[in-house]
Amino acid sequence: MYSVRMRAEKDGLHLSGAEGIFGAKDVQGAASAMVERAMRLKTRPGGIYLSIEPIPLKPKMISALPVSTVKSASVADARSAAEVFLKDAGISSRAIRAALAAIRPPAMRGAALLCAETGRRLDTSKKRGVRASVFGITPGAQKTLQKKLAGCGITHRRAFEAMLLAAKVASCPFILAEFCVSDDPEYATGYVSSRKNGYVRIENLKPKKSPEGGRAFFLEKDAPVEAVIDYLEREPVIISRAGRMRGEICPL
Ligand code: WAQ
Ligand code: MG
Repeated sequence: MYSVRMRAEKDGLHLSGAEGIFGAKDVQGAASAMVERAMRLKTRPGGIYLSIEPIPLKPKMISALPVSTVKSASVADARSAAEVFLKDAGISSRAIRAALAAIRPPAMRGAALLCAETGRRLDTSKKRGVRASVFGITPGAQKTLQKKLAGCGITHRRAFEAMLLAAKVASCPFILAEFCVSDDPEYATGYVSSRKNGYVRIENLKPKKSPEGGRAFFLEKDAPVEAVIDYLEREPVIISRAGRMRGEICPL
């Protein structure tokens, strides 16, 4: 098995990325699709960096999270909904405030690791943040998940890819929850995910056209920070089953 990753940039600014884990026979097709995707961006990339690395360990197999959507009409409602699900996953008000501060521009490339109790930033990679990486989905699970999502009207590739990342993050035993807002000014749907409540999409989580965005991973108290970072950045994880579709939910 190989981890195939692509990153496109222009003048040092990140434009787009993609990744997956593939068997030998699918590596070439996957790499070529990623390069094609980079070359089709609205902005012509300066550099496209492709890496193909063998995966040393037997990958861990996990399920995708169940998916639900909160159709909030305003940013204020969306933020309250996010708060409800974060609190339910054991995140303190202080830590929620710290996460909201972490999504202000300029966006980091990775996520802030925050203590779920105190809100203290636990990683020392200030500008970069911690990157969840080396994850993929089996062709069978991908087909099932995409079909189920399409049945709920969720067709954006962004949503599908975020679900894979969120599944890996939620599979880390010391992480209680994740909070995500896209840094794309055109994409205002974000999510709160946790083992407790699955992947909860929240519409209008930021104002239209806003450049803010980011991610926070909340760690339980006294979690082994270095081991968590190592798991997120390096441990191969493959999603081998789609999750349930729970449809629209209303938290308030
Ligand atoms: N690991 C950790 N953090 C990351 C990673 C990564 N691999 N990639 C991006 N981030 C952080 C970084 O701070 C970005 O600014 C922020 O997340 C947002 O990244 O179901 O597209 O790629 O419809 O803009 C949510 C989909 C889409 C909701 C999220 O994030 C839905 C998205 P983006
Ligand atoms: Mg982005």
